[in-house]
Amino acid sequence: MSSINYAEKIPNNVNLQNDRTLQRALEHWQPHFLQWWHEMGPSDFETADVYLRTAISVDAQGWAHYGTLKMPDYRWGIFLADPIADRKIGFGDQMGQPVWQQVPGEYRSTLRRLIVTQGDTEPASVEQQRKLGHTCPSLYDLRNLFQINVEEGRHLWAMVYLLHAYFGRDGREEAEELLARHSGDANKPRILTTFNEPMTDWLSLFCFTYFTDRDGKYQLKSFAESAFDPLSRTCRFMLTEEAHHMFVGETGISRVVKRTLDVMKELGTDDPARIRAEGAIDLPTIQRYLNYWCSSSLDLFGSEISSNSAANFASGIKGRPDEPTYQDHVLRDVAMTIETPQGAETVPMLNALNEVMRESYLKDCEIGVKRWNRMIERAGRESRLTLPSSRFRRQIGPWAGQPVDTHGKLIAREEYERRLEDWIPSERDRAFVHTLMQRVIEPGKMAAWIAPPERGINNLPVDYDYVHLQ
Ligand code: BYC
Repeated sequence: MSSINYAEKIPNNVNLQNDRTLQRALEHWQPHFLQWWHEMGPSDFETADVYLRTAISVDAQGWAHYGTLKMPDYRWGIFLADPIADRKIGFGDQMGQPVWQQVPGEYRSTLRRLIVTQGDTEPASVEQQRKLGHTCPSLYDLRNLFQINVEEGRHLWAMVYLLHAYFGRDGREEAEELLARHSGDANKPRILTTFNEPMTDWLSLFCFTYFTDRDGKYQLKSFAESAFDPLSRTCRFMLTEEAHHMFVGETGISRVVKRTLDVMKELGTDDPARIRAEGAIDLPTIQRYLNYWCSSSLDLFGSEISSNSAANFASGIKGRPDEPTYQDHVLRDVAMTIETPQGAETVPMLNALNEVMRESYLKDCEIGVKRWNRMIERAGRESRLTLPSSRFRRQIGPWAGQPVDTHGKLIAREEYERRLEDWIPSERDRAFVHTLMQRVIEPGKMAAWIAPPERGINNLPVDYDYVHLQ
């Protein structure tokens, strides 16, 4: 197992000190990153003492070390999972051949584009969440937000390391560009749609960490299979951190639902107006937020029919998540039927892999929904939360711009536009949710719209002073 060297300016387990050129290049980028963090990271909390976990080694047991520190002092670094001896390519046309330790010339631009796209999402999410600290529902939640933010910063480091180490001057330029594009910037936006969506309330944060971070899990899992071994090792370690982000999403939504159910019980009603008057978020509004962030995140898998996905799989660059669980790893003789607005289309399986991935992602998304529905059922309520159809509100792929309802049915455009407010948050919904976003910073206290968590962090009590504000 490789240990992490914290004596270095850039903590790492890649023997950076043995490659002076690379070390110098990354040390040149480091102050640019810190400046970006200062300008675009969590606003106004630079002097707060935050209870954070930091990686100290990359094995399953020892990687999480907890301590109190100020966020700008977080030790962002470069951590790769340990190499697997004699690892072979596990899918595609070169299956069974040794994995690549360098980038093959013919795949250079594709690999660079994918690494840049992955890297771009990490700082984008920090930018999206920049102002949420001002309206935290509790210190526990504030700390979780900051934990996610510092880890997304580290995931940016992970991709920047690959760019610097394997892509020469182009890679260094791309690393600078990752700090120059900004979420929602009209002139230099982030690459992928969802990462330009504004995020101004905590219900959106919980939906984002539930749905969008889960896309992250699936994309990282597919890169963990990659024939480009440094990418695989990097992503394997990133996945261990990603789990906490989805935990924040799933438990966050659970706590909002719990509070709503408690208020419904107290008042003996499911009337949204009365629930809102009591300062909780009614279930139909929660459903509209789920519809919004789920549909947005579904676009992140790309088009249902994609020659990129075919080429990336065939060449060994990007596999399916959990590739070893499939039987056929070459997929040259199989087809899949894809429903489009023009009718069913049978396409080579290789071209349908984005859809294969989207389907397994949606199954994973169902797990939390089932849990929330069990809570609703136990509370004796009839209504249920659901996921929207994967055709609903799409901006990418054959269903892009089509008037489709949440069940996936094509309807008249006029009806679609009229009913959209029933399906995604309206201006009124957002305005209402914003009224609830008041900062609560007394240890152990929660905002009225969310139930307390079942337990604190790392066996500490819920009322621990997780973020000590100066
Ligand atoms: N928005 O053949 P297509 C995470 C582009 S989240 C804008 O349909 P392909 C995280 C596409 O780039 C995980 N553009 O799809 C979560 C391509 O453009 P070019 C992020 C889009 O290429 C929370 C063109 O349309 N990681 O880590 O098979 C917090 C045709 O593409 C979109 C990755 O995404 C979109 N939604 O697959 C923090 C992994 N969708 O190249 C972090 C890296 C497609 O022709 N990226 N396009 O100019 C990829 O693997 C692929 O680029 C995609 C698309 C899966 C995104």
